[in-house]
Amino acid sequence: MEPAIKYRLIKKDKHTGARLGEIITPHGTFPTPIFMPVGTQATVKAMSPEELEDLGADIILSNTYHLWVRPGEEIVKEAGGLHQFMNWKKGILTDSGGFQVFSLAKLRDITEEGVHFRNELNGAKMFLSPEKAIQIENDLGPDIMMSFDECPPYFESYDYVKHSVERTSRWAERGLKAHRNPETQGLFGIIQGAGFEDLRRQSAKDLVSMDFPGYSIGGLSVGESKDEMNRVLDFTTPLIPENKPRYLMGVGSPDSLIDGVIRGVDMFDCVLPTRIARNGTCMTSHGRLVVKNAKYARDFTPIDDNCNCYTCRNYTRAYVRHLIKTDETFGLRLTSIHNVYFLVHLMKDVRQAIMDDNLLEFRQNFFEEYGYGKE
Ligand code: PRF
Ligand code: ZN
Repeated sequence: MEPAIKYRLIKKDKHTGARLGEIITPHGTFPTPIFMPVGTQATVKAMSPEELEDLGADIILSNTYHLWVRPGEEIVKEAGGLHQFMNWKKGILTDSGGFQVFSLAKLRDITEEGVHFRNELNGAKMFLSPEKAIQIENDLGPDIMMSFDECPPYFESYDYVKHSVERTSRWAERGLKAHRNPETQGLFGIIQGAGFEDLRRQSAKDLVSMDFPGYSIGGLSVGESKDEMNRVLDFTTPLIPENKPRYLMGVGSPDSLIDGVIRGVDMFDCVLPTRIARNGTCMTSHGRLVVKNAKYARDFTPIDDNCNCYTCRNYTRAYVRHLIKTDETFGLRLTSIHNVYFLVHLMKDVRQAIMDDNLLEFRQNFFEEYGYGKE
C-alpha cells in the first residue's frame, strides 16, 4: 500500500535542528517548514479560498469537533467531502476533537472508552471516542487527520500525565484500527507527556512503533513559558524518525515558529493571526501594530512597508483603521489577509534562510526588528 502522506527531506541545517523538506499529499506537494491557517468552521474566518490561495497558503486546518456538531459530518460527506464543501483545492488537515472537547466543554468525563460531555449549543449529551473521531475524519475527508488524544493540563502531576499518556497510546492504536482510508488520508500520532522527558520518550516510543506517516507534538503552548516549550522541543523532536513530518500543534507567534523550526519542527497551525486581525492587531516586520490606535488616523502608509500582500499593496493604515473603527467587515478581511500573508511568508523566508545556511542570523535580525526581548 502506498501511504497517502509522504515526507521528503531535502536539507538538514548544519547549525541547528532545522530541516527543509516537502510533504506530499493527495491535494498537492507543499514545502516545509510551513504554517497552516486555521479554518475551524470550514472557513478561515473573513477570507475566501481564492484570497487564501492568492496569498500563498498551501494547507489549512479544520476541526472535527465543530463540523461534527454543525453541520454534521454526514452533510459534509454528502457534499463530496470538506474540500468540495468549502471549495478549497489544496491541503486540509483536521484536528481530532480531543483538544476541543477538553478546552471547550465544561462538564466532561474521561473514561477508557472515550469522553462524555455536553454540547455547548443545546446541552445535549455527547460522546467522542477514538473510533468515532476517526469515523468523522474519514467522512470529512481531509488529507491529514489527527489521532484522538488527551491534552492534559501542563502542570498536572506526574502520575496523572503518565496514565494519560498510556491511554493516549491505546487510543492511537484503536484509531489506527478504525481508519478506513489509509491510501487517501494520512493519520498522525500525537506525542503527549507535558514537561516530563521520560513520559515524552514513552509516548514517542509507543507511537513510533505504530508507524504513523507523521507525528504531532501536542500539549504545548497551553500556559507554560516559551523557554519551557523550547526545553520540551529540544528533547522531543529527536524522538521522531527523520523521514516523518513533525507538527507542533497550536503554535503561531512569530518567535515560536522560528524557535520551533530551529528545533526541527516542520508544520505549525494557530488561530493567532486571524484572531488578532479581527480586533485590529497586525503582525509586521517591525512588531505588532494596533491599527485602531488614534496615531494612525492620518497615516497614509501601508500596514507594513516590507509587505507585498493585497492589503499593503492597495490600502493605508488610515483606511484600515477607519474600517475597523466602524465595524465594517471589509476591515476584518484586510487585516486577516495581511496577518495570514505575514506568517505564510515568514515561513518562506525561514526556508530561504535554511537554504542559504543563515537561519541563526535570520533569527537574530528578525527578533531585533520585531522587538522581542524589548517587551
Ligand atoms: N492535541 C490536539 N490538538 C491540539 C493540541 C493537542 O495537544 C494543542 C496543544 N497546543 C492544540 N491543538 N489534538
Ligand atoms: Zn500586508
